Amino acid sequence: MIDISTKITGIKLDTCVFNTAGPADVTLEELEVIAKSGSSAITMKSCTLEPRNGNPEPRYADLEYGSINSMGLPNLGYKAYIKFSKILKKKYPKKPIVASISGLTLEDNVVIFKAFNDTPVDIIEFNPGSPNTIGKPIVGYDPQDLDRLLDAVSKVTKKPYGVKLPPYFDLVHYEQIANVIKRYPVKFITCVNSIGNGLVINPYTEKPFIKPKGGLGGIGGKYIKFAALANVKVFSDIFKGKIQVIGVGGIYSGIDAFEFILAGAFAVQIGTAFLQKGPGIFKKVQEELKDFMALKGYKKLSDFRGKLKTLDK
Ligand code: RRO
Repeated sequence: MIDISTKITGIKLDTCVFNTAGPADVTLEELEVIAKSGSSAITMKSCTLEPRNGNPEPRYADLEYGSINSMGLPNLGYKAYIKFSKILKKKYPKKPIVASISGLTLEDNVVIFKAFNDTPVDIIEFNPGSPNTIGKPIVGYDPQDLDRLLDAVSKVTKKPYGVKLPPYFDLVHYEQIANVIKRYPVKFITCVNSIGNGLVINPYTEKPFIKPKGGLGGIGGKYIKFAALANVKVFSDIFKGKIQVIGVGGIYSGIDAFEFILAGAFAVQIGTAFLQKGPGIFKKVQEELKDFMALKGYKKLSDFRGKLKTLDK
């Protein structure tokens, strides 16, 4: 038997593969699709204090190797997700629920974190800086801002929580962010959010693919896999398992998942591929991961997790 179960913040997941916050997880109907799928947890859309319609459409496009989005945090407001968590826990008691919090201000985040204390949500993923909230910076690129937010939410939360981070491209930035995160009881980080502010152009119409921000949006899917893998690897090396790393970015196959775990990930999330391939993607990735592990002679994730080899002799 090949075991691909894992634990995140001490909570058991039957497999290490589940959905990422964002795609197709806004409404209760969408969340029930995830609950009934092979996804090993139910991650809900990042929520704000008040409901939001999000940015003007078109705001998402499928691309040959991934996606671009500038959704602008459309969500039903945190109270709806508290209600949904209660319904989902009753109907699907075996599936851990992940709430994603993305308040627009420090005060909003404090209110939302407090409110989730008294809910059946198992894990909280703090998403402090979407790339697409017009007029707002990506918080993960500002260590001082991140520090301020983690300080505030750490004081009020009673749930185990982690932070979803944007991708970093310079080794100095990894150190700066890790030094902030280490100061707080952050149990995991999720690497990576979409690569912010990309531009996809249709050369025939001479227009961008999406409307908000003159066409700028977060890039996901296969385009970002190598950036995501690097982020998982570097942070895993820094945190050495004391803070777990969850990988996301361009996972379409079991071998993709295998690579993320080899780089150090304790679990992987699926975003763009879920939108493009539907809820069957979770079982497909899980089965392919097991097949590849069997081929390699691995029986459990810890047999190879974080054990990327070097080219040194
Ligand atoms: O809703 C969005 O536009 C969005 C969010 Br909150 C995020 O974290 N990442 C992303 O690519 N889009």
